[in-house]
Amino acid sequence: AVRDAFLDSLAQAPLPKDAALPIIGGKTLTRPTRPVLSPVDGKSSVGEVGEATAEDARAAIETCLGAFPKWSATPAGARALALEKAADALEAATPRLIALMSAEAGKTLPDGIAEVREAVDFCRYYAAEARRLFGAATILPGPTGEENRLVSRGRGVFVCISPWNFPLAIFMGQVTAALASGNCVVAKPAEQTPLIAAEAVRILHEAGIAKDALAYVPGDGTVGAALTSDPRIAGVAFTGSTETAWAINRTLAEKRGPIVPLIAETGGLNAMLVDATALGEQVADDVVLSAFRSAGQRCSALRLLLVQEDIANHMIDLVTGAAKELTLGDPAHPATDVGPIIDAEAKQAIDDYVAERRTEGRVRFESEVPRGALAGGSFVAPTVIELANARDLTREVFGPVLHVVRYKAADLDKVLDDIAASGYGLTLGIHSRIERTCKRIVERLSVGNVYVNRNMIGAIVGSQPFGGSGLSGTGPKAGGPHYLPRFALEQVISTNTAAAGGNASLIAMG
Ligand code: UN1
Repeated sequence: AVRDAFLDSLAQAPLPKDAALPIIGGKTLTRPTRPVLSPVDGKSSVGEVGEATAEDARAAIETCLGAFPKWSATPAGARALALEKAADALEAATPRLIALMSAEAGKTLPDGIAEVREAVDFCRYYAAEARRLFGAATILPGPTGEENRLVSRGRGVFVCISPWNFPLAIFMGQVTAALASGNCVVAKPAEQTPLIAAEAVRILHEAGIAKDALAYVPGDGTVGAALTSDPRIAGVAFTGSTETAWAINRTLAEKRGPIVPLIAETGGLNAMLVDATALGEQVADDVVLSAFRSAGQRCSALRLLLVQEDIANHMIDLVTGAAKELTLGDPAHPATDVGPIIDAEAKQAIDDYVAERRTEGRVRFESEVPRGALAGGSFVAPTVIELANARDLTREVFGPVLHVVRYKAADLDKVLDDIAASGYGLTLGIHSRIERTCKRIVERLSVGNVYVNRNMIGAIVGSQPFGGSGLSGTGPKAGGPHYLPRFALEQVISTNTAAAGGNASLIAMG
């Protein structure tokens, strides 16, 4: 009964009536609008968006700069409280948010539920972190007669550029981290998912985030470039492709202005190693989930399965057997396991890639895409491709495409070298019951998140801080204890407290 009531509330949830328009200083601008088309059928409109101009982006920075002294002086506890209220509001709006993400981003119901949960977790976690880090100064040890205090506060105006694959959770995560640390924020959501981001901004403003401290500027790369090229910004939080992170780095450097942090979380060529001691059925479950859930549109997703050759045939059979059972289709339907790819262009790129591997005779398994009413949707069928060598996989294919490579136990070191050679370092899976094998693998690879004898997606805020190194990003890990400090300005105040000219003169000066 609870499940039916929940499904009813989803089915009845209204899509946004008002267009998502730029919001600067609490004022909504009027801009020409376009429909946001659903990836589910490629033609129905989810709502309207009116994109910001480059001029709007600069105006947003200007307004946020004006708001910064007041927002930065707001006690950390008050900022935290607003985030906690936003968490409650997100929870209360769960059915509406899930329905919107299912239409706008093609999210299945389990993914929609997990996404709202993660957004709520980010709000509460960063609220708690803000209280811990910004509540009071830290007294550092030092010689007698001197006091050393470490204080942290906002840096200024942070630019947050978020991806379409976690259009609520990562949008909220970046924005709340920056706000909690005392920064004002200009937020640019992904072009494909402006509507859910507009909901998030409305929730944050209503929860007590100062209207002029958070601006919303939907748009494409020109808006992003206007923001990152502005010499007045204090930092950038970005999640998306490695390519775009390079471009942002270049833009930040070319200004020859203040050197500001870029907190980037990018792609991965994530591997899972399975040795002959692994439990086959468990591996199959974890592989299918890690490679095909969310249609493989997670930076954490499994791309390259390395199986010890003695068990390879059996493992490939188990994995393809389980993949065959996945239901592709309308993400709003409760029985659907795999929804569409974000848009037709992304689908085409994956289809072209698979077509090339097909001509090479490497495709081992492909399931079917939906027909009928969903024939126009951007679906890609879960696919398994066998490669001779791990180095044959040279780029991230952001969809439900799994590569398998067989390896000999004696060649493990070479295989680890091959994985490291990709230059990415995000997630890694290991299925083995030999502890020293696990240790050897973990020590050899500089990946950010390692998952042993389990699936490798769905990092939990606070328990599994998430992020990588190398081509996968800068760190620090989102949802972890070192994240907020990167958004903050640290000051160390060293004061002479010895009798003469110490404390007394400070007090007299008020
Ligand atoms: C991303 O896909 O951009 O662990 C990162 C996970 C998610 C990945 C988010 N936190 O699956």
